Amino acid sequence: MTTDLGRALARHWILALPLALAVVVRLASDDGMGPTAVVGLLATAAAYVVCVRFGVWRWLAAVATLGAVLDDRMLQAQQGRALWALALVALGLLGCAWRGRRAPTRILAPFLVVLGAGLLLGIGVTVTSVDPGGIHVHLVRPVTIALALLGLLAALGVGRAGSLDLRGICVLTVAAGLTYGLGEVVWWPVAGALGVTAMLRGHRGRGTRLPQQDQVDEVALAEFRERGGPPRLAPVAIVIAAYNEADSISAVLESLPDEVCGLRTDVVVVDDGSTDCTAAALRHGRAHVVTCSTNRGQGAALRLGYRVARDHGAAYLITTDADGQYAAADIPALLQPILDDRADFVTGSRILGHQQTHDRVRRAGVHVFAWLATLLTGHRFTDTSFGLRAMRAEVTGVVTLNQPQYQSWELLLGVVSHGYRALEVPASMHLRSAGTTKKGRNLVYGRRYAHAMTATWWREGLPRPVPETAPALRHTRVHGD
Ligand SMILES: Nc1nc2c(ncn2[C@@H]2O[C@H](COP(=O)(O)OP(=O)(O)OP(=O)(O)O)[C@@H](O)[C@H]2O)c(=O)[nH]1
Ligand SMILES: [Mg+2]
Repeated sequence: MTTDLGRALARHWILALPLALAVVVRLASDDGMGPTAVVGLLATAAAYVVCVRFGVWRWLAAVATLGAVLDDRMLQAQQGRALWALALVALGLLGCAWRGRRAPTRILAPFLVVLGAGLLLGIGVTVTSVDPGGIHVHLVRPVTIALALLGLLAALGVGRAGSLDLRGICVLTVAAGLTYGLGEVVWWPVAGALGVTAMLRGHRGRGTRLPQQDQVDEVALAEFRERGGPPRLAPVAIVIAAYNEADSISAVLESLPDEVCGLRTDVVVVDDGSTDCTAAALRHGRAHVVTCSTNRGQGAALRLGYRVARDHGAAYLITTDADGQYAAADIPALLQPILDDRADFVTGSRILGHQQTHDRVRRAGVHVFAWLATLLTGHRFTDTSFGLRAMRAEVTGVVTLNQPQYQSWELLLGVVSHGYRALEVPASMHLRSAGTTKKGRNLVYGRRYAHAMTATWWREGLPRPVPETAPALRHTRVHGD
C-alpha cells in the first residue's frame, strides 16, 4: 500500500505544480482560501485525473488544469449554487474516470447521476468576474470555445479518431462547460486536451505492417544455413552488430561469459559488409557469424541477429556492441530481473550507472532524449540509447523494427507500447576501445536520432502513456487505444 502510494506520488508529481500554484494565487488573492478556493482545488485535481485516466499525457493534463488554477472567476468568492454545481460535476466526472474507462453503465450510473445533477444546478447561474487582486488570467470566450471545439471535433471522429470511450468523455466535458461560466473555465480546457489526444492517437501506421525481413536478410540467412548454422542455440544469445570493428571485436568476444545467471550463452555476430579485417577476426572466435553482403546499419543487423537467435531456440537475448564500450560484468544484472519475472526488457543506463565520456554535448543529448522519451511514454527513462540490454526473445518478434541504424528508441517504444514490462538498471559505458563511431558526429547523431524518435512515435499511433497498471509492474499486454 505504502509503495503503491509512493509510486503514484512519484508518477504524478506534475500535479503538484498546478496545485501548489493554485494555493499560492488563492492565498494572494483578495478572497483568500474560502469555499471557492477549496472547490477550485478539487476541480483542479479532478481535471487532471480525468485527463490522465483517459490517456492524456501527464504534462498536457497538468497544462489543462491551468484554467481552474488561474482564471479570475475561480479566484473570487462565488455564490453557493455555482460552487455546488462545479463540485458535483467534478465529482461525477472524477467517478466516471476513476471507475474505469470501460466500466459498465451500471457502475457508472451513480456518477452520471451526480454529473447530471451538477449540470442541472449550473443552468443559468451567473458568476462574478472582477480583478481578484493577485496573479490571474481571464480565459476569453473565443479561447474556451476553441478548446471545446477541439473536444467536439474529436468526438465526431476527426483526425486519427481515438477510442470510443475517449470520444465519449470529450462529449461529457464539453457538456460540463455548456451550462455556466465556472464549468466552462474548468472543463473546456480539459475537453481541448482530450480532443487533441483523441485526434492524434490512433492505430499503428502502415509502417508497422512492412515485412520484417528483406532480401539482404534472406540471402544472409540462406548462406548462414548453408554453412551449417547452429541447430540449436543456448538459452541466452548475445547478439552483436559489427561493422569495421576488426581492432576490438576479438577482445569483446573474449570478455563475454559462457554462462550468465546459470544459463549457457551463445554469441551471434552480424557482420554487416565490413570492409576491414572484421571477418577474419571473427573466423577464430566463438561467435556464430551471419554475414551480410551490403552494409545497412546497426538496426538492420540487430534485427537479423534477433531472428537468427529466435529461430534457433534462444529464450533470452542480450545485445552489446563490438567496440568494447560495454562491460560484460553488467550482463547478469540485466538478465536477472527477466529471470525473476519482474520485467520483459531491461536496458542498462549510464545515467544510473557510470560513463567515461567527457563529451558534454553527448552527455546533454542523453538527458534530453531521455526527458523526451519520458514525456512521450509516461515511463521514466534516463537513457534511451544504451546498447547493453536483455530481453525475452519473443519481444523482438512482436515489435516493429524498421530503423536501419538508430534502432534503440524504436525497440524501447515498441516494448512499452506493446505492454511489455521495461526496466532500467545501472550500468557502465566506457570509451571506444578502438575505431570510430559509425553514427556520425554529435549534431548529425542527434538530428537523426530525434527524427527516428518522432517518426517512430507517430508510426506507433502516439500510444497511450504507460498507465497506472504499468506493464513494468503487472502483466499487461494490450496496446490500449
Ligand atoms: N552490422 C553493423 N553494425 C554497425 C553498423 N554501424 C554501427 N554498427 C555497430 O553498432 C555498434 C555501435 O556503433 P557505434 O558507431 O559505436 O555507435 P554508438 O555506440 O551508438 O555511438 P558512439 O557513442 O558514437 O560509439 C558497434 O558494434 C558497431 O560496429 C552497421 O552499419 N552495421
Ligand atoms: Mg559505440
